[in-house]
Amino acid sequence: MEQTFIMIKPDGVQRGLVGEIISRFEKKGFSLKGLKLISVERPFAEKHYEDLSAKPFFNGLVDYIISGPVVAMVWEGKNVVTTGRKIIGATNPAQSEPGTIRGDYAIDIGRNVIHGSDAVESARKEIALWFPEGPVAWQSSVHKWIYE
Ligand code: DAT
Ligand code: MG
Repeated sequence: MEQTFIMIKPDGVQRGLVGEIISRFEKKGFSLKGLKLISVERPFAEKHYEDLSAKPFFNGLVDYIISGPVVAMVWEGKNVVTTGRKIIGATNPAQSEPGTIRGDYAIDIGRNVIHGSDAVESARKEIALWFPEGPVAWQSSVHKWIYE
């Protein structure tokens, strides 16, 4: 089954949005396969965002990600990468629809509360980076009430 990497950024942790965000993914029916509260250092954050290293906002983005602990998660389910991005909303909260996490809880692009992998391949890379020990293998007992 497909997996994605979801991270609640330092602003989301500081603002007490962890429970609310986890709840949205849980209620949808996705399964939590990895979870940790972790502070990362600059080289690690630079690796996570390496595809954006040429962007003018890169240093500010890295400063933000290392400014406090983040909640790193692996979520699993059918189409979880694409659906996870929809639950999160557009990158710039000014364009995120109400009902999405960024649409409901964020205003500025540089404080947009949450990260989600943008493709199955980037999800695989990000899960390997953040969870070198691998996700937890378990299956929810309500699986048959969510999938036909
Ligand atoms: P997303 O997080 O929606 O996948 P992204 O991968 O393009 O977006 O960029 C990563 C983060 O970088 C994004 O969540 C916020 C920040 N960012 C992106 N574009 C930006 C911009 N034009 N100005 C400032 N920060 C930006
Ligand atoms: Mg991205």
